[in-house]
Amino acid sequence: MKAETHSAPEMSGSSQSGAPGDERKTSDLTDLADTLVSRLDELGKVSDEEPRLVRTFLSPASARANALVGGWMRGAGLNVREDAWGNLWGSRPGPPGSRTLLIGSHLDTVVDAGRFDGPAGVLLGIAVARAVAEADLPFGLEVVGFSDEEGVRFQSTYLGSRGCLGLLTPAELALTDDDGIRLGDLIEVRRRAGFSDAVLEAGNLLGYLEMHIEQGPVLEAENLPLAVVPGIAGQTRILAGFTGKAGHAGTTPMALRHDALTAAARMVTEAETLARDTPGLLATVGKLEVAPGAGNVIPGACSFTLDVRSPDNNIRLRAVEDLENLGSALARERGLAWHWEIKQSNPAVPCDAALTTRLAEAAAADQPRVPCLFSGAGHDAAVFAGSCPAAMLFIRCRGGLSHHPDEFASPEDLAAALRAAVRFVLNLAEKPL
Ligand code: HGY
Ligand code: MN
Ligand code: MN
Repeated sequence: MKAETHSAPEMSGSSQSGAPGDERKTSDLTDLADTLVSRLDELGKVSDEEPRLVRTFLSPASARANALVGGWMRGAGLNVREDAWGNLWGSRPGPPGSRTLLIGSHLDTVVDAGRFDGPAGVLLGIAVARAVAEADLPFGLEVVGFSDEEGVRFQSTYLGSRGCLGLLTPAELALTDDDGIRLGDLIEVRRRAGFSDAVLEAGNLLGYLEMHIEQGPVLEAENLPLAVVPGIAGQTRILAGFTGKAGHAGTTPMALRHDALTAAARMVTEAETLARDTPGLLATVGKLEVAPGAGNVIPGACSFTLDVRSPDNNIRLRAVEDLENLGSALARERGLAWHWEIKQSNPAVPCDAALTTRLAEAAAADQPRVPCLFSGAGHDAAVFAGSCPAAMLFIRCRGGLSHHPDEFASPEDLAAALRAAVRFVLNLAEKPL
């Protein structure tokens, strides 16, 4: 089942660039786009585990990435700060009493990541800020690089964007990483070091724009560079596992075993079958650990992650319930202990229709039509959609590949995104929502 996508009414190809001067601004963007591409290459080398790209929540490489990107924000005339959750902010204040338009994405990565997923949206935001530096804007502009959208360190996603909106729960703050370090303790250390934990006032936000590679095959198949996003799928992230009894592989009869791995293997294949058989449902086991991990020892313990997604919240929640019940049944049948922990559950969210229409109009100036693609991937926009108008611009990526080192968006498509975003900002300045 590939991610849910659908093309709602598409925007016609018409120039919406606003005043003639704005076209001059957009045509001067070539050098900014070239700089963007070289910066993505440079940032893509900032890793905790070279030569592969890994940057996780508050890791040393994430600190180096914030320092590098913060310098680029300053170069675009932005005031730079980091907050207690490790998010990086570049701000251009607006007129007194005005609201702020946020442009952002995340700077953390998955393991063995590509260099575009996340950073492309942050560096595009910096390029937009540079492009409109001389324009009079009736609102403030902030570029933000969130510290943890992927959720690799604590298996709980959106920690940066949820943190700055004051949405982290006590249960999330109590999460521990593989070294037993508590999320809440990490944030407290930063708070004491002087990083602000001031929560964003949603009422001060004009909107949130996230530009992101599509991470799917549709734009390439339609031979178009950009799309807008009507909504973002809901996702549930689970850590589950069985505990049985390790034993001798050569002397323990099959009927007397309490093998944790074979039960987990049933869960893995049943989750796949359920998702294949349920339209709109996606289920993935991305990580599985076996103990004690010797070839001639019956596995006594096996834990695994489960990532369940759907644009339809009822389908997702019913699948989560069915899989939990299956695990309990397998544990009873096989004399095992069963562990099921929901690390996080985020509902499917719509993006803001008015802001998305403006974004599509800005993109339509450069391409014959602008598809609407529902996002199967999660994004920080899913968090902000609950607090202010949120819109997303998808950028074509080669083969639809992402969460892989071969992830690639072309300089031409990145330049198209930059032109569209500059038009979008200038149009908002000229014709407020
Ligand atoms: O997993 C996701 O959907 C996103 O890339 N964090
Ligand atoms: Mn990702
Ligand atoms: Mn992403």
